[in-house]
Parts: sequence; structure tokens; C-alpha cells
Amino acid sequence: MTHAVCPGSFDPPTRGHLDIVGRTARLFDRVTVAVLVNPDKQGLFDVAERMDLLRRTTAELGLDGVRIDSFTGLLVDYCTANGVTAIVKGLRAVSDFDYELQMAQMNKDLSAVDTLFMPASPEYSFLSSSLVKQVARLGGDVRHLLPDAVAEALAGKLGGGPG
Ligand code: COD
Repeated sequence: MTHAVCPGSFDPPTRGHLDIVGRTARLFDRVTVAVLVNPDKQGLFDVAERMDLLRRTTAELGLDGVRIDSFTGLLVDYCTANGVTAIVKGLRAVSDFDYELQMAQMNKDLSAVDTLFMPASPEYSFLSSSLVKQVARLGGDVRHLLPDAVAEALAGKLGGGPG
């Protein structure tokens, strides 16, 4: 059985993330979205909130078989412990590629787990969680870039509408 993990920070999940998860789910028997628990970095959303948003938004998209989990420490240790056969990463631009290639090669060196790169859909290739938060904080409308539940939660965090 093939089992892919889509790892990330997901602070918060965007339509770009969900596009990658949905496309991965069409290719693998099992897919887990794994949220990194990073004790050194306080996010806007805590890990439980990110997992809840991922659960709700994947269910809305009919991706019921996709499991949502979290992990600490090395991604390859999570993969080994959970029978993951591939790491799937979204690639937006050449700037993503340099760092992602380095991580993929390090992860392969540490374990038997290969990384597959999936090109971002053109309509989401400029989209990142950090840019969404920045634009929303400055009053820009980012609702079309987020699932409804995420847009609503972001508005709640920022004390107003994201748009
Ligand atoms: N379109 C397509 N893909 C996208 C988009 C988009 N618009 N936005 C983001 N993505 C992709 C990213 O390229 C990435 O593949 C994934 O979605 C998650 O993105 P983020 O920004 O939520 O998460 P990151 O990039 O901060 O996550 C980094 C990891 C947590 C995966 C990484 O740091 C990690 O594996 N950490 C664990 C510790 C470890 O093992 N370290 C050693 C690494 S060699």
C-alpha cells in the first residue's frame, strides 16, 4: 500500500495547500497531512486549530480518506514510524526548489523515504500562508485564496474581516 505524507506548517492552510493534498489523494492509497509542532515558533494558529481547519476543509472537499496528524522532531522519523512511502511537497517557484531539493536529499540520506515534487497550480503559485497573513493584517482581501472556514477563522484572529 502506498502512503504519502504532505507535511507543513499550515499556519493557516490555503487553497494552494489543499490543491496539493487533493491531487496527492488521487495518486496514493493513503494520504496523511502532517502538521509540524515547532516549539521554537509561535504561529498565529495553534497546532490544534490548524488540524481542525485541515479536517474541516478536507472533508468539505470530499477528501474523507485523508488523515490529519501532527509531528515533532524529524519528518523522516515520523515517516518510518507510520509506514509512509513518499513525502509530497508543492513547488511554487525556483526559490522553493533550492531549499526543497536540499531537504529532499537530506531526508533520503537519513532514511529510505523519497520526496516527490508536485508543481503548484498556476492560480496558486504566488500563494503562501505568510503572505496571506501579511496582506490580511494590512486590510487586503484574501478570502478567495482560502477555504471559507479558514477565511472565517483568520478574520476572527485578526479581529475583523480578512478582506
Ligand atoms: N501551492 C503549492 N504548494 C504549496 C503552496 C501553494 N500555494 N503553499 C505551500 N505549498 C507547499 C510548500 O511548498 C510545502 O511543500 C507545503 O506546501 C507546506 O508549506 P508550509 O509553508 O505550510 O510549510 P513549511 O514549508 O514551513 O513546512 C516545512 C516542513 C515542516 C515540511 C519542514 O520544515 C520539516 O520537514 N520539518 C521537520 C523537521 C525536519 O525533519 N528537518 C530536517 C529537514 S531535512
